[in-house]
Amino acid sequence: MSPATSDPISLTRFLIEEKRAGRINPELRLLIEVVARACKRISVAVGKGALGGVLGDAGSPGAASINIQGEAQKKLDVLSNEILLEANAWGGHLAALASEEMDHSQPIPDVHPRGNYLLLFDPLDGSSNIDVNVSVGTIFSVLRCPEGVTTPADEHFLQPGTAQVAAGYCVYGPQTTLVLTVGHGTHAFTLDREVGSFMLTVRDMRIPEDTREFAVNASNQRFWEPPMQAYVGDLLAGKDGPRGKDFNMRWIASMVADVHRILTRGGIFSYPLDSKCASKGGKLRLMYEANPMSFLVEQAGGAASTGRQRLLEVQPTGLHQRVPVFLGSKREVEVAVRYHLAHA
Ligand code: AHM
Ligand code: MG
Repeated sequence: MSPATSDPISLTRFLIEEKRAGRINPELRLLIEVVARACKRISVAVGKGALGGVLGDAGSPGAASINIQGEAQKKLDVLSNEILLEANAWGGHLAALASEEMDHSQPIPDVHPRGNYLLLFDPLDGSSNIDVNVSVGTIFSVLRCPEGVTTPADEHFLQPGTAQVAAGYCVYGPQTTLVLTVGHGTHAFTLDREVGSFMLTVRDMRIPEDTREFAVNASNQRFWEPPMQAYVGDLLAGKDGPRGKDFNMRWIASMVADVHRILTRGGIFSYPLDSKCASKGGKLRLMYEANPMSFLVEQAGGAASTGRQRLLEVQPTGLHQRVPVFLGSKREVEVAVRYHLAHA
């Protein structure tokens, strides 16, 4: 991991240089700038908290607003979704967008020009953490609109993660940090709040291949499959067990914050299949949570799997499809996969 140079590089300059190097085109550059601008607005709203009247549930008392996932929406979920929709409607870079908070994808309205990209996002992931002032974040994934499709629908989004052309997240924590890949490494940009610009702070993040840290919601332990029980049992056995070393555990319950820690210092993040979520296929969403995070992690030298298959190769069947997730330090993900394949 190389720290930022003494010559400060803004996100705008970084993207211009990526364009000059032939790694992105002007349309994708604009798309990323627009998403970053929306993230700045979300960061302001998150930062105001109670002062901005944005905490708590959306809807009216006794009639909470429920999204397609059957989850109660927070006011900030709804606001963040609106900010991303509004920012991306008119730039001419998108053909359609899809969100965790919307039942179906939306083509760009006819009054605006349509571009060649599809954008998926989770506007505010980890929103159960908002009211308690713990980090939350926006996750996004960019796909190409298939050739010849003039009015994209949900089915046109159903491309495997390997087809992503860009992905990223913005974590709203003590610092607001945008982490981005366009398929040539994973880079972090910290928001300079006084200047209002994202500045490159880590070029080419690298995840250590080995780790002594794992992240899982251990309260689900009794619902896990046998291979997951065996894997975590051996982690907890520490240096006297088969792994021969002690492991530490961290769980923020905010995927963006957990993945940011892993990109910064290594570790394995898992949300496995369990008997509570088995009928749905898992807890986390493939298209706008697992795929973009897996792309970022692989580009930083890590690995991402369902436990049985490389995550980026899963063929999606639905916009809101769920999937088991293991991602982070390469050799540790390989160990977790070995336990699952041994029980296949
Ligand atoms: P959300 O999109 O509804 O916020 O759910 C996703 C979040 C992830 O950020 C986090 O890793 C996970 O759900 C936490 O789940 P749990 O509360 O079961 O620990
Ligand atoms: Mg989410």
